[in-house]
Amino acid sequence: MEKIAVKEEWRQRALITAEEYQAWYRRSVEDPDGFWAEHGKRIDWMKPFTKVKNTSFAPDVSIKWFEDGTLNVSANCIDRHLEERGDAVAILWEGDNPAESRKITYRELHENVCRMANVLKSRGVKRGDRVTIYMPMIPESAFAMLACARIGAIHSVVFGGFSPDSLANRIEDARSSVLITADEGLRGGRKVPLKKNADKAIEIAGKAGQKVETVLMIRRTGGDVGFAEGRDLWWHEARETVEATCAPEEMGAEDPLFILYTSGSTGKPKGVLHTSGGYLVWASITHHYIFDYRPGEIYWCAADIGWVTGHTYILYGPLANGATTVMFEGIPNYPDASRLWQVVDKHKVNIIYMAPTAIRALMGAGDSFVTSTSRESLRQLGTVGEPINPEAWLWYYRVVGDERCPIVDTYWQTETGGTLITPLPGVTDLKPGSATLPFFGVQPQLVDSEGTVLEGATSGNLCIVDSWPGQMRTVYGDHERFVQTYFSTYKGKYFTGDGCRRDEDGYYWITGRVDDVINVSGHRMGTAEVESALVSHPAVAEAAVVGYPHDLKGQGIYCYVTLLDGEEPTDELKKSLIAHVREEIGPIASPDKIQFAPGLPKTRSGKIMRRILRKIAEDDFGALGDTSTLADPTVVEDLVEHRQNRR
Ligand code: 6R9
Repeated sequence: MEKIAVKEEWRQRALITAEEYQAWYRRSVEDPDGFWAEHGKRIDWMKPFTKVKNTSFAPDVSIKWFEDGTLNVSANCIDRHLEERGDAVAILWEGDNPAESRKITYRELHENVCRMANVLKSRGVKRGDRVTIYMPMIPESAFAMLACARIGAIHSVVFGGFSPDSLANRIEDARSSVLITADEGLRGGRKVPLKKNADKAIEIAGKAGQKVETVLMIRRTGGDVGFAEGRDLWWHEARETVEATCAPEEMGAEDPLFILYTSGSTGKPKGVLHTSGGYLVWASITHHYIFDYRPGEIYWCAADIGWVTGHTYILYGPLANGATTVMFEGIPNYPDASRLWQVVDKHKVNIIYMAPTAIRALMGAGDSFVTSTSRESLRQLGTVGEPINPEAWLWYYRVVGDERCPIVDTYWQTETGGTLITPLPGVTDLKPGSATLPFFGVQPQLVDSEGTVLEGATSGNLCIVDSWPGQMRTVYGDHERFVQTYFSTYKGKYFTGDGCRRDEDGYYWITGRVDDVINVSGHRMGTAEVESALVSHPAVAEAAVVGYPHDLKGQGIYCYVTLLDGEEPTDELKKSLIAHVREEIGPIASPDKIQFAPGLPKTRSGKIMRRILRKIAEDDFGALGDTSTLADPTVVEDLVEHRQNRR
């Protein structure tokens, strides 16, 4: 694979040299206390920390950073910039409709966040309370998150594409009695019925014993939505009834900042818990060095605020660094496939950060949508969310970036808070498809399935051997699940769930999940979640779900479904199953393929052998491996035959 060496122009503007990267990295792992004592000071502390790292991965799992320091995250993202940059734009909002945009300065952000904090307080919200946020991509989402941070409440943002059931589950799990939402969202010219979904979710949660007492509603479309007297209130009315300032609450470094639910290989989504001090240091330092952000630049992370990428790299990292962060309500192909590049030209965007799935889709639409725009303001490109195939990488580099802009392929997870493995612009030579080298303080290790450490150029399961400040602290309400999920497969190590190759230059190439998580367009789905949605359909006896390679989405959702006796395997039923899964989880979980299967391959102990199902879904019939341990090996022949006949 070709290597793209650092260009002289990139090197000249880089924040550090390649030698400094090596030296800093070495110090960060040999003397983490010294390294992070220094870099921990990049954020403002109310009371400075005296302790730096206090972490253990075994026998007990306990992670604390800067534990005796106090701070307020919203003050770091807003107040500390007011004097120097009060009139600079903090949030540059671009609407779904190209005619709509808004600019919110740091001073305006301050007032809005204070007012929203005061509205929450007036409803009795206090430190430690969980506030659920179910919002479209509008600046008020940022106000809501920062308002929680200001008063020490813990936000739990639920992606606006999730169904009422999924929202209800998250409200219940977080025991949240406050919800912030909007009347409707707007995406690609279509309305998303947020308040209607929220009303349904509140009803479901209520039946399960979790009462929602306050719903703060933002008016986005002006659509006609229900209003529950005593429970609901409109933001545009409530904001006029409260003070325009609100003193930031003094929080401990280890006080929770937010919960974000993410899919795992088993059971219901987990509430990943991040705390205040270490998370903010990590968000800020990674944003600074990875995007080489300089004051005055326009930075755009085209993710949704409902995912961790939106939390860390639309909101907390950039705002902690005093950046201008673009927030985009729309989608890449509306009104047409030129939209992103038109927005780049309109706002003179310098840095863009997006998902490989969008890059592949735009590549498929043809170069003219790109080349019809100037993009001369761009100087840096980034990707995140899934492995990027070299072809898409090169297209992004050549066609979008005109070979002028380095690409940072940033590998990380909801659990890691921010990027772990990434090139640094002007520092790291690039290889299309590789996330390259670890960020400061990150110690990757590859192990085989027995846990034996693999050295040199090799492939294995990716673990991280020691803590970094942005690491999640626990699963909300279930520390044992945290320990089991991440630290029990390989004792004493954090296991990412990803497979990875390391080449002769020590570069890391993430190959994708090795557990039962599917990465669909950069969104994580647990196979177990889709299976449980399928079996809740009245015609289904059993279901097994696997990922398979999909040209645009990276991975698609492939479902093997066994029907109850007497049910007919028709196309109508397939449609009904797809609709059912969308209803249960949300459109992002839409099955791509359904194969009716008379039986599923199981071991004698009854375990479904997904390895085999994966191979069949991939059309890789020659590599089915050993099927002798199956209870009924003929099941496999049948599945292969059905697959080949494409029935
Ligand atoms: C930030 C985010 C995490 C999973 C992760 C991995 C995949 C993310 C990647 C990547 C290859 C990259 N992933 N970035 N794979 N190269 N640059 O996406 O968090 O939604 O929790 O997903 O995404 O498989 O384990 P999350």
